[in-house]
Amino acid sequence: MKKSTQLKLMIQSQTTDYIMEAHNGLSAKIVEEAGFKGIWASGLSIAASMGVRDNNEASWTQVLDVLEFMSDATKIPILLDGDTGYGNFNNARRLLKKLEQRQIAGVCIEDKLFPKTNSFIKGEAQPLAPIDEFCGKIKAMKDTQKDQDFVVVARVEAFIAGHGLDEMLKRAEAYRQAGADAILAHSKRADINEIEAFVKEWGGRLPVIIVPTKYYKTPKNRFQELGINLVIWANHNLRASVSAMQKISRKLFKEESLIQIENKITPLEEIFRLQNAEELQLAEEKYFTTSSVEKGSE
Ligand code: SPV
Ligand code: MG
Repeated sequence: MKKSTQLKLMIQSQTTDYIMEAHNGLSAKIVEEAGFKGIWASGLSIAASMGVRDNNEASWTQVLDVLEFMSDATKIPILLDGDTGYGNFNNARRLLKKLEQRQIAGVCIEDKLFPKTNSFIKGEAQPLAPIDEFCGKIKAMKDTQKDQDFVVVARVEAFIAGHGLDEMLKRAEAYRQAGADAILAHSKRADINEIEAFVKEWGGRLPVIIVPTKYYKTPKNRFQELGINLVIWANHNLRASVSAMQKISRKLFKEESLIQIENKITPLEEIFRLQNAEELQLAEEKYFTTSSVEKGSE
């Protein structure tokens, strides 16, 4: 089944599904092997792994390059966190065209202004996009897609920017009418109350996606009870790897020896397995003839 179809079915199904953040080919593969049915290509995580801020400091084509590695390394669908679409409707529809060419399954765009800022940094100071402008962007993307199953998610930032339920519903409804396939309702509260209020009023007009980074204490059965279609674990591979790298770097700097290190980190063989090094060895046996080896060693 096409990756886009897999994502579309996952989002439309009544059960609550979960997807996990990845930010390069290796982490994408790790997410797939863990059993997840999809990958969140997080803007924050991709930017952070490049050593830059979540403010569109990395260009959209640099993000596209990362996505290509992620897509090549995996078979499960990738939903790109496409920020604001990197500009106006025209930039957004060109992004979509390039994503389809790389078998990316869907893109989520948020109703803020380019260049965006992460929702958890001074959210209330962030201006929202005019509703009609954002609707035009959604329409342009839906009109551009060649694969009818490619998913366009509209992310509503009204709660993040300090507005109430009315603004949230008004925006979500406008984006639904513009052709969005799902609504990502974002909240920075430490509880799920805002999201719960939204979901109850929304009444399942389109599938709902959430990112419970800040309301992480919510028990998982709440998501199902509320009829949430998709939950995104948005940055947890990045954060886990940062802790691990800080720990090992500090330890090695201090000890100047590998004796206490070697058995505590991933064996090299596991890295080779994740890279599928064995396939190349088999391919060499098949394609790299003895005479070419002899020539190469001369
Ligand atoms: C991301 O993962 O980059 C997101 C989610 O957009 S959040 O950081 O919660 O805004
Ligand atoms: Mg983001």
